[in-house]
Amino acid sequence: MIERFDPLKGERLRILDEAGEPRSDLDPGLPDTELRTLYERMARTRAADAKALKLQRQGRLGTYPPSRGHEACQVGLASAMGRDDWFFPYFRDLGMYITLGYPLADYYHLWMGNEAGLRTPDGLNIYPIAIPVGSQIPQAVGAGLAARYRKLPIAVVTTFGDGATSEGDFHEGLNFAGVFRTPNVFFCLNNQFAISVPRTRQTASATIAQKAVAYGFPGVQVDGNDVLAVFAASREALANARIGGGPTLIEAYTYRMGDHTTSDDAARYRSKEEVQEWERKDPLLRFRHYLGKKGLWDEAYEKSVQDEATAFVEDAVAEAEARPVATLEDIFAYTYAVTPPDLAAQLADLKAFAGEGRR
Ligand SMILES: Cc1ncc(C[n+]2csc(CCOP(=O)(O)OP(=O)(O)O)c2C)c(N)n1
Ligand SMILES: [Mg+2]
Repeated sequence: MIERFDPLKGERLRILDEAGEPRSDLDPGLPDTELRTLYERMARTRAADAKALKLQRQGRLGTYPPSRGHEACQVGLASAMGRDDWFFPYFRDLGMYITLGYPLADYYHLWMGNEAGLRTPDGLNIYPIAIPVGSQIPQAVGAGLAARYRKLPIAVVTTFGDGATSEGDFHEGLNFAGVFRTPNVFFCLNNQFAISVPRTRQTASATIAQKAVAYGFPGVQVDGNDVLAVFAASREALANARIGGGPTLIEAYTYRMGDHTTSDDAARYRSKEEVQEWERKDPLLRFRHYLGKKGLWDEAYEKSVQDEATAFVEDAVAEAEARPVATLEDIFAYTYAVTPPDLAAQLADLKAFAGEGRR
């Protein structure tokens, strides 16, 4: 299916239009229960994201990068992954974590400032979150190469934004992946902005997907607000990677509905009209229309989904807040076996500063 959409011709894979009407020749044919699961995962993600923003405003959680608008990308991709595949995340991936089964309490704990929340439980193949933009890409390629050497039939997924495609790590990673045909799926969430830098200032390429052509492997642009399109493209790219078919670049064309982080004010650099236009393309709304046409959605179902999502989120908040908060020592504890004198001095300064009640 991927090769039917040529990014150099401006073609974009879309299965559901904004009214939720499917293109029947491309519909991945998921059973009803799985369709509802996709919706429930997106609803959970939206509820968990909204809660994180409230917690931040109440001083109960630190700086947070909101995921609203990205639900179809995150849930569509993660739902197509297998238990043995690996995932190298970036910092705006809430729905990936929820879908892959990472405890939400851990995810909140991390953004509450305790790195213990970043310790992936046994059985989940998730690398720690990369905050330096693009640094996860060569790491994912390295893991892909290791899988090839070990003849493991797995795929290695990495996510990143449009901004990451200007980093050297992106070019080096994709070049290496093309040459060594590593089993990678490179998933770019093109949400039109890197903080305040618009996509048009990020690259002169007409699409991000077409960059794959230069590295010698397939690239496809998908409608990132269409969970079925994301799922179908991801499933195909993952299956291809697992059988030795090499890497794929997927560009999910979407929009960051919220601010870059809770420290940002996006109203400073984009218009209300633009945001409103994207509200109409809301990935949850579109999928709800689709489910409704299939007789899989009504008000009673919606209420049960929202109630379940609220309970899921509130349980996670209670669990995260019952855990110990990070100490000042924690900031220095995990890099060196023996703390060097300059860091010891910084810790002493910090303690004195905190002791003065000026935190
Ligand atoms: C190497 C590096 N440079 C700069 C930053 C500061 N920074 C954090 S997020 C960001 C923009 C990222 O934009 P994009 O890749 O499009 O992802 P998005 O935030 O839109 O999801 C920047 C410049 C950083 N974290 N790492
Ligand atoms: Mg971006």
